[in-house]
Amino acid sequence: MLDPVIDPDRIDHHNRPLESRLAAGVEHLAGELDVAGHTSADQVIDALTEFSVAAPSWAVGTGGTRFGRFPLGGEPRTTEEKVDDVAALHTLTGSNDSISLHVPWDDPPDPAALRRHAAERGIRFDAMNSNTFQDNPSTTDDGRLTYKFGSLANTDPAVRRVAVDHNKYVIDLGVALGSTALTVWLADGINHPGQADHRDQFERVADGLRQIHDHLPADWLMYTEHKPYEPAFYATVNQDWGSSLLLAQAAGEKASCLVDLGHHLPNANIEQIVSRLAMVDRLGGFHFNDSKYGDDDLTSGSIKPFQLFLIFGELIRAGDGRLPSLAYMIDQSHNIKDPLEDLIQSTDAICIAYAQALVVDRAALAAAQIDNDAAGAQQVLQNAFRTDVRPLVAEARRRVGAAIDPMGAYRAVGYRAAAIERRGSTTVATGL
Ligand SMILES: [Mn+2]
Repeated sequence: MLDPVIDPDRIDHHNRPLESRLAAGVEHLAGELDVAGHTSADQVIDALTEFSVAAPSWAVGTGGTRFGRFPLGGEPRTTEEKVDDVAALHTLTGSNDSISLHVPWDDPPDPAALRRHAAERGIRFDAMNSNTFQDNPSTTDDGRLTYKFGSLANTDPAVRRVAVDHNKYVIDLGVALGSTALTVWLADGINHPGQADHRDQFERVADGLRQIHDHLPADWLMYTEHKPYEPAFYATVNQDWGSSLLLAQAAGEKASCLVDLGHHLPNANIEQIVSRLAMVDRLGGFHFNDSKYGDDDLTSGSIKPFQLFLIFGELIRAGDGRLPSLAYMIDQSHNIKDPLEDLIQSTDAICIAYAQALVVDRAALAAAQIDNDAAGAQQVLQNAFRTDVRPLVAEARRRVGAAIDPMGAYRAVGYRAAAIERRGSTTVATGL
């Protein structure tokens, strides 16, 4: 066993009572779903065993707000230790086999060594994230360069150049790590009406994204990620899916849009946005989280599980019955929970929503839609949403050698206590 990764032999699939309860649950659902033309229990389990959602490197440390941060202890001190935590998570869930880095929060001095470290633990590198929303080594050369007034949208060509160069650097680092995608989220915007010209800002960002796009290797993809506000509180350049689509189209054919569930104004119909972007073949990826008010970064599925189910429904519609091969990642801030417990709960919620969407009787739904049978269509959706698919999700984990009950197993193996022992009880913040 590679310390400190969790030993699969120590987790719960040798727990006989848990195993027999699971077998009974799977058998019951297999009977329920044994309807001609309907997705079977085995098909759902197979789909789940193939599904993976990346964990971001910044989510394995305790998050915080501008009011403060309360470190949990045992948090990763290096990118290698972040990989170790994601490997532990994957051992328990069987559904998190990749990590997404954020540069320069992660800036490994020896990428080849980090790649080996991750490969030994069965972890791949998901999309790379470039950070031009705070001053960092890319801007501090002479003290004159700063992202205070934007990066790609900045009026100063020298600042725009370092922002483009930083993105190229992140792509090159990603190539060394075996990643194949770049996600660009920009803080660029306007805090005060009149401060900058909306159109000029947009055109400068489009030009910068084109230059970054031109640096992508042939097999790479690029994602533009929108967000309506924060840190710009009057206008953000890439503020909604329409702006994101225009920017992706301007950047080039390898660019598409990434939907972060928390990056919408309250009550936005995210499942409809998913449908629109998929329709024009510019849906690239997802950042899963949940929210009550804004970019709250709460546990996936904890506030609006029905919305998550409907989103998976649109994805399966877009993939003609299968989940399209997009970049799926959890993007959350774990302020008061143990980050690994929050990631376990999020992964579980995402898998449940996916399984519920798979058991929608799509033929019956299509027939109800053609007949304008609104009540019948709702019945079809609710039948799926109210199906307790948890045994199928647990069975998928069991079949890949992960835990039947990942949260129980995580607590039973004492991972956090061991991490505090190894790494110390206070650790640095995830960011710079
Ligand atoms: Mn995000």
